[in-house]
Amino acid sequence: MYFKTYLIDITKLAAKPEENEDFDCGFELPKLPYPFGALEPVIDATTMRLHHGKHHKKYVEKMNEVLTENNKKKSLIELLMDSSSIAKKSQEQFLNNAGGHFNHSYFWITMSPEMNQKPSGKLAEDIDKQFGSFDKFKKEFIETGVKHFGSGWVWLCVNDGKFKVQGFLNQSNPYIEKCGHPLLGCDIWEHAYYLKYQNNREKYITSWFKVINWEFISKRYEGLK
Ligand code: MN3
Repeated sequence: MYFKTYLIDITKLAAKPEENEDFDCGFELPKLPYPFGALEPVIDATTMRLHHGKHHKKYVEKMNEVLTENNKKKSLIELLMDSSSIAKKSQEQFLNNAGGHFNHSYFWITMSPEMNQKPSGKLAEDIDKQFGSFDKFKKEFIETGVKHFGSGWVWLCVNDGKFKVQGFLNQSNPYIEKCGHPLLGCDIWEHAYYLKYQNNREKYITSWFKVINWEFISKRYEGLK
């Protein structure tokens, strides 16, 4: 229901993942799929407002600074996986900022004001199979985030039916590193949590589990099969 205000059509997400068309968030700042305060008390409205309106906006601006109209004939994901069509001197700026744009676009849509969701269907079954239980997966995800040194993201990705939980530096992600399809990513830059959780990253990630949009991720996972 919240997806409908978002520029991405959820029904298209699973279209052709092998052609990298599964999550094309384009080259513009997307609207948040809910109001700034909708994830309170887990994420405060001020953090959401700054995070979306300042940080994410800046990534979009810096990404577009180095993209030509010709570059934009490819999808964002194609460019993340192969940036060789972009001027060499601009590739680092592109990857840092386009990574930021993808990661945040995906982050917004994988959170929901409908709290305390759990994975369902095939995703729930496969998490149980591969991690032992949802709680074991959650523990591994949180530990990976707590141990990660510096700014970055923790991602759950899937590659050939195998899950992997991994920390990524700065704005890198599973497309840039070519390690599978992203399913769930948690922003562990301090700007994502410092106002409310200060230095307590563990408390932030643990609370953040309450707002994960498992309905969306479970549907996306089914579509990737
Ligand atoms: Mn961020």
